[in-house]
Amino acid sequence: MINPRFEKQAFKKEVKNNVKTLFRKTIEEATPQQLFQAVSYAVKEAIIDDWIATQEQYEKDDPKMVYYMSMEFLMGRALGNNLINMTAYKEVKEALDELGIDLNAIEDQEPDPALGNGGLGRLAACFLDSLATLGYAAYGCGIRYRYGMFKQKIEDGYQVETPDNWLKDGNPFELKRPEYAKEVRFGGNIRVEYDEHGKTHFVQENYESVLAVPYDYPIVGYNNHIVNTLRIWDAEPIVDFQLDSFDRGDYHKAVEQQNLAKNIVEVLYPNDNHYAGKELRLKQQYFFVSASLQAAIAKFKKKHTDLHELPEKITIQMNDTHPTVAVAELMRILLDEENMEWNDAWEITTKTCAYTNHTIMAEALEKWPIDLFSKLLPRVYQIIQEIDRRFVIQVREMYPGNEEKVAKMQILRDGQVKMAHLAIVAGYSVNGVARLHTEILKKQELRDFYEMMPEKFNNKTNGITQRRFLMHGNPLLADWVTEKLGTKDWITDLPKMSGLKKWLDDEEALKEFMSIKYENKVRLAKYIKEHNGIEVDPTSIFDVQVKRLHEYKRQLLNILHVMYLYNQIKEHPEKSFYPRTFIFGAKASAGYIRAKQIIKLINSVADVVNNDRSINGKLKVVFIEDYRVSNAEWIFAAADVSEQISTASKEASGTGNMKFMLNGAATLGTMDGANVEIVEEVGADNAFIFGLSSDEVINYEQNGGYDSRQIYNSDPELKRVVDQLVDGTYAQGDTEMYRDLYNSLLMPQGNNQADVYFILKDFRSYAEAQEKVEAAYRDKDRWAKMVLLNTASCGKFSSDRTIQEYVDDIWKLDKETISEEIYE
Ligand code: T68
Repeated sequence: MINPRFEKQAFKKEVKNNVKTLFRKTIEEATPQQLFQAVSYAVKEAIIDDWIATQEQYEKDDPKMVYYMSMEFLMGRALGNNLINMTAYKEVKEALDELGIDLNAIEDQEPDPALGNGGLGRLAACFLDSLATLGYAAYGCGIRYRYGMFKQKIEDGYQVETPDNWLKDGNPFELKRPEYAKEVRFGGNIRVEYDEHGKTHFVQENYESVLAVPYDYPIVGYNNHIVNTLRIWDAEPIVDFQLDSFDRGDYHKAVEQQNLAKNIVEVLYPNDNHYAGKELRLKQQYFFVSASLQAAIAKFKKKHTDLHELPEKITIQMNDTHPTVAVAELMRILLDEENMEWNDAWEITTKTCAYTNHTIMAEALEKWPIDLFSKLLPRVYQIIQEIDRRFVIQVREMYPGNEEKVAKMQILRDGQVKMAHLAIVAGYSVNGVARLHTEILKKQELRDFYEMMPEKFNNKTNGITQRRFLMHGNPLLADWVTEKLGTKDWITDLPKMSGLKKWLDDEEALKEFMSIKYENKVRLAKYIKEHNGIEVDPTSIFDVQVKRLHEYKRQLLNILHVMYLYNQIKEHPEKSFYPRTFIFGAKASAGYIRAKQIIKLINSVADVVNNDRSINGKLKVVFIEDYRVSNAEWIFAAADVSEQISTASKEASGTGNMKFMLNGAATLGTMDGANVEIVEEVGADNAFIFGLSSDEVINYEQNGGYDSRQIYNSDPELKRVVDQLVDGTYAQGDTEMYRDLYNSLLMPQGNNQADVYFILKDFRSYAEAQEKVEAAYRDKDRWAKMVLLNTASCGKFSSDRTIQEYVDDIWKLDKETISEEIYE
């Protein structure tokens, strides 16, 4: 029989017993953290049965599997989400209530596993949820960073980073699997050997190595008993640090391997959309890719003898170029360890690996210096040389005499290994993450590759999981949706949300919808009061921009506009102005100085505006400290306005935009990334669109930029705002504090090189769109309809839809169900 879901009495007993055996305490004596652990172990107990059953079912059916390789998985907290997906949230809440334990408080004890930066890592997490929910066999493959994304503190308005020691109390959901450990080798040299048949063998010697040890996390599908695995790798020294190695004269080596192991998985690089070229980062990449591939091949060989069948049983999706060394490592395993011929190995590799591109930002492209790369990965480098040599022959065949093509497309060029080129040449699929983004890839960034191999290119517009971002984050709205639709189908079939359109003209329903929004605003206001000490009015418009801090995302445009509004209110106190709360949340990469200045500016503006009694609280600015998945869930639920204001063409997709829409916020945005498709779904009248189009931006860029001085000189109100960056208004008289931001908008390094993100260019259009927001909000009925229509139109943006498209067009996986016999 399929395992019964949580039975209340048994669950309570289990929790009590866990508190006793883990901590030698009673429920009353246990700390909240200890209760979290005790409850989590009880939940894990239930998950494990399904986990075992799922793996047995896969063993039996031998379905094709996807290995989703990613440097980042931004999972967010597991406890609440696992309960939701096991459809046990309400029962467990009641059971705990009876024990005098508040589930919400317990959930709050769980550290956010923050093994990712932003959109790319969170997308990977949503994909794992959808894969399990749709019944596809999948492994997430990544790194078990000792320290995830740093914790952000705001001190005197500045961002201060502190380490995220997320494992300090242990992690109840993880399972160490030392029996699957793999050795990963770095450096040394390659010796060529010939065997008795005259066959060449390449032997790596004088290398350093580490032991990759996997930790498995259960990924619980929604209400289907399927539990997939996220496998993240820890590093341990191969030679244990023993005194006898001193005797053997290996002391030094033992120390080095100890250090290598410790360093590799120590910390997540906190950059998004930026390539820094650090050797340790390349070590991280090869480390988890090599271990994951070794494990995948070993698993395959348990059931199959012929490696030519590999592409029928596994597929490898590379989440951006970060794991692209996978194509060369797979070649190495097939050639050197499995003794295959080049052509066979290449055929298998190019049918197995696929690549997703997440950005067109030039500074994000990975290009490793050849000397660094070849020293660290000598054999892998040789293989890339051969891949490149053969690829160049192909290009020359197709474009005879066109050496410019070769120069633009080569993998090894200008002393660099171009990882995107490698991924495209070796991958059988190349996809962008929103329609506009894919078109830009085909027409601009990757045009040469698209012309040479158009069949590889396809689009997969991103999506998000409604299980976490509606059911868990916004239970009031989730219950309301279920009641209004008369079914829970939307939980696994988001297009069903369109059924809510029936209620668009129902006054009572609109009132209910808006009062849920109000409740969620009250919840967030309380959080802000507790965490920021700022009082905000839940009847004001909650205008929210939460995402990584990056110049292209234009938080600066937003805050300049707040400064403009503040001037307006001060100058025209008689004019009516609908109260607004501007809410920001963002982490800046630790070394990204300008991004950090923008955070300081936002906090300075907040200080001035929030403390100015003369404006009667009409304007409030809040910077929410340590924006992360757990507080994001509450923020999306409480938003009225979703700021998606990137310079057109720069945001590949965006996924926050979808989470806001799902929760009934209106988009204020540019025609960029997935905003284009959001507007298409909800209708242009139900979003606030402004600014240059991507074609216009690209056009300016190709013609050397635009003259921001001209705008500055012709718009006195805007000029005043920009001047306030350097007249001390927001810096207690200091005129230099924001000089660099001022310069970035106005001072050309060459001609027209200022304001490369078109902030001044788009300012008026943005301000007008903001006026329309205010007018729309004043009309309560219109607003309610508009935001309900947003929720009702979000069906396309479920990651379930995205994953089904990956399965149909790229991965070709078999759908699995768990049969009852498996439990017998
Ligand atoms: C994001 N990229 C895109 N990168 O910016 C966003 N980069 O538009 C898109 O919706 C999302 O990916 C999902 O497709 C990132 O988040 C990174 O975080 C990153 C990390 C390391 C290096 C480069």
